[in-house]
Amino acid sequence: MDFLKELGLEGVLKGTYAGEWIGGEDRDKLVSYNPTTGEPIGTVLQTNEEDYELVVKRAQEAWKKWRMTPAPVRGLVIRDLADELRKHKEALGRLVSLEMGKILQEGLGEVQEMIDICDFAVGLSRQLYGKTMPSERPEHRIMEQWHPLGVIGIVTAFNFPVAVWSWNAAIAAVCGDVMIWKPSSKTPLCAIAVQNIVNKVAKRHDCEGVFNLIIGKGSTVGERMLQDKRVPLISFTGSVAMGKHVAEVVGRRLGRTILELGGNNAVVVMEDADIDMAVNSIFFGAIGTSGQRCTSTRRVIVHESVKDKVVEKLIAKYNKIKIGDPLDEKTTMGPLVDEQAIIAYERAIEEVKKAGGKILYEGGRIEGMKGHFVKPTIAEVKNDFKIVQEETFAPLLYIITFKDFDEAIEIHNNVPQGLSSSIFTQNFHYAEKFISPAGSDCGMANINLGTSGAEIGGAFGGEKETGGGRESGSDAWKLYMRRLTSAINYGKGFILAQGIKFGD
Ligand code: UN1
Repeated sequence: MDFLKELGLEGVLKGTYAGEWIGGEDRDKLVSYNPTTGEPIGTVLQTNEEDYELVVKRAQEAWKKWRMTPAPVRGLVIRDLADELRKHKEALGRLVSLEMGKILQEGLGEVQEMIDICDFAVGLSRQLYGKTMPSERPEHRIMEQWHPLGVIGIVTAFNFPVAVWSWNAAIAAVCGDVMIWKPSSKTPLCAIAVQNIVNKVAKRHDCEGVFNLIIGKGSTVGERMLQDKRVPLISFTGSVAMGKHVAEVVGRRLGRTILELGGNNAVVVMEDADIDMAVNSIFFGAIGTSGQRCTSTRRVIVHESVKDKVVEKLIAKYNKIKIGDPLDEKTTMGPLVDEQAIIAYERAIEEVKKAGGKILYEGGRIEGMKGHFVKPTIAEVKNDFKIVQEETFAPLLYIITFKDFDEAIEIHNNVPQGLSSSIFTQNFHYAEKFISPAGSDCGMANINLGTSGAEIGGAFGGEKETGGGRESGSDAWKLYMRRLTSAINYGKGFILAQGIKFGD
């Protein structure tokens, strides 16, 4: 496979980057498996405690220079990174498909998302605006500056093995932070490939210590980083359960977190919706990345008068799904990431049945196929089933009916998670109400488009158990910086605020 060579993955056995690749053959090995065949693709080296110490020391060292590098100059590094990613888009997109299992179109889309956020960050590097405000005292002024935080930790999940790093890394880099990336141990090759790409760029700009990598299965080095006071910010993308742990451990030391956790995303289909448009969006939302996006459509909350039509059209689409090798351009749905994911999916289907759900499209494990393949499921359920309240990271789509708009909103918001949401309607009143304070309680609410496939320009994240963090565009950059407020006296007098008289 030529693309593995292009990405520097031949013979792999790398793992820890601390301004240079470190660690030897004596490190614990981690094998990466192809979810399509169950066969190994490569072996990487895990980071041990000593390696971790070196990574932090080197990162701290690099930060001394990086924090004083002008932000627009830092932006030039990210501009080069965008160019380098453009060159390797095809190869990296293929690797994402190979190691994670999403179809090639989505693998390429993920790399495009990296390029987009880099482009965004280049512009941002000249727009890290602070405010100035009038002082109540004569010949004084007040101003704010945004300064880098230091060495930050980026912990990413298997489902977006490269893009989520870039959301954090591109922004953090122009903000003047230095970073340590801990990718999912299910997708270490994607991380090494990205590190190889960013290394080329960093070398050209003499800033090799800015982007670092640690790899650890189980939690030793990851846990160490959470507890490490030298790491003021942890940006974590992953499950609610793990996110709660991250928040607790980092919170105990009053460190900062950006949490992007699970979703239970719903599409509301009103009686006046453009049904074909809604069905196309639901289809991509439910089947894309085999239902393993945090933005995947889990629930369809549909007006009772159009339910049959929506279900019928969805089933017609489900009947045409081509399940198979994600690298084959004809495939619409690749495998789940591993056996554990299939077990969780099967358990969820059982729970749905036990709770009295009605299976409308029968799915489950595909026997006799190598790899972790499943058929998708559609089930008619009640929103308050325990299983429906949970996020099942698989192509399991729930249909829930409602009678009026208020009931739809009530059902919509009645889950613990709050990431992404959408409504299909031609009615101005419904559309605006859905995105009003009395509408969707999520971090993202779309009108006439689906729950997944967000652009990088908006802030990405959600409320409630989704964790409250925001990554990517808009002003999410502020979370990667500290705000410094300065009052400046350019006069000759000693004047206190609030009119206080003190001394003689
Ligand atoms: C994720 O699943 O963690 O909006 C990220 C989307 C993608 C990002 C998903 N742009 O579906």
